[in-house]
Amino acid sequence: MGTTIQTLEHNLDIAEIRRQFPVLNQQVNDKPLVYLDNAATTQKPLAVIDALKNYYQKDNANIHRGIHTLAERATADFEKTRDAVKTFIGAEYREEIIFTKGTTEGINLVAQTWGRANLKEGDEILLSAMEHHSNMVPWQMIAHEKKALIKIIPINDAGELLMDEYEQLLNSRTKLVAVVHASNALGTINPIKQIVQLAHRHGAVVLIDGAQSTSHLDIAVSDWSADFFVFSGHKVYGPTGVGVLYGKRALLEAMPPYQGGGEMIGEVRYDGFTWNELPYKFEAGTPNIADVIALKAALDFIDVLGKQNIRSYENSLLQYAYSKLEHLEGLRFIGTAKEKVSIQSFVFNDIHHQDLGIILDKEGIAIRTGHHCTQPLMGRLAITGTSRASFAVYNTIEEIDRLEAGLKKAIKLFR
Ligand code: C6P
Repeated sequence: MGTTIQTLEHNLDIAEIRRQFPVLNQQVNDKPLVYLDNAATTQKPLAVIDALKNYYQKDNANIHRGIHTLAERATADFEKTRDAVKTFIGAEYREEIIFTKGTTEGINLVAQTWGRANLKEGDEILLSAMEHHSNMVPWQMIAHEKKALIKIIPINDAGELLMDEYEQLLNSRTKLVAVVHASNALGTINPIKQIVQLAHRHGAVVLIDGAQSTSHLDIAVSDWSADFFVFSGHKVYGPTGVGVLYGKRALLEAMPPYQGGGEMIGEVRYDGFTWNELPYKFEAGTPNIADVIALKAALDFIDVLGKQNIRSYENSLLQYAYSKLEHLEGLRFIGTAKEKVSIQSFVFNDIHHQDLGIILDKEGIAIRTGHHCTQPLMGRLAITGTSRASFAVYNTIEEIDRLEAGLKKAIKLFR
């Protein structure tokens, strides 16, 4: 394991990448900022900030309904992002890409449309023990309404899904399997292709929560045969307030609309309406035009660096973090799966994660502490929360050294 950035194996110019993120270049509490809260949201490169600025300075207009030049430019750029997303996640048709506010809205859309239309009393929904509240509560809501049953796919203590138990839970009553691709609290990467294959053998539909995987891993919805896939723009170096729902065309076509309003209609009469074709059927009202347009700049940023390069660099950061933190007395890693994205949670028996977060912030280091919107998972692991460091492509091993030093300082203070 190397001790300087040059000794890590990677093909990326990290100093040059960092220059694209002006926010990183600042002092927090009189220390250079170390931003290790990337699973909560990533920082934004200049290309994304410029795309937002450019839209509002030059192209601002409502889309799909104007015939003037600005409206046409804005519409063209908005629809270019749809094509970019289609390629980025390996979808077959652009009509399968629905713009949402984010992962949470995508899951609620599926629960309230597909779920309401397809679930009935006695049906079973399988969720994993590591789901984010966003992939749990919407299903609890619709299951309650429809008297459907939620069953939980268990995990081992390392935070890996127990695939044998998953297989045993599947049966003819299983209508839906909703599973996270990469866990936000543990970092675990779940075997999506296998999960989908097994579910399909029983005729169940599969929704994949890609909130934590899309910036790190190759996404191939069509190859996986995933039925639904969701992610958020703000976790892939893009803006907040924009996300994507992918759905297989046949499923989306059979689903009723989510919200009523402009854009989602074919024809409206005083006594009713018909709905628009895909994808507009699910995009009622004026969408988040600027952020959708800027999302393309974020996906381009990732494509230029290459997912493979990003993943391998982030993985070496994770390994380096292990090597530094494992020596700290009393530290216990939470989430030690074999396959992981660059997220590491840890706990100390005698130092509360909240206190740790405050001390690190004084050192200019941003991590996340708490239950990470995975309260049932925390219960399963018999903890109330963790401290979580999550790495992005602009992080460095020097920053991990700062984290180690900050943790040592906290340990001294508390013991
Ligand atoms: N996790 C974290 O710090 P939204 O808020 O809709 O963009 O994403 C929700 C969501 C859904 N699934 C997973 C796996 C997630 O990680 C998140 C967001 C953030 O871990 C905020 S709690």
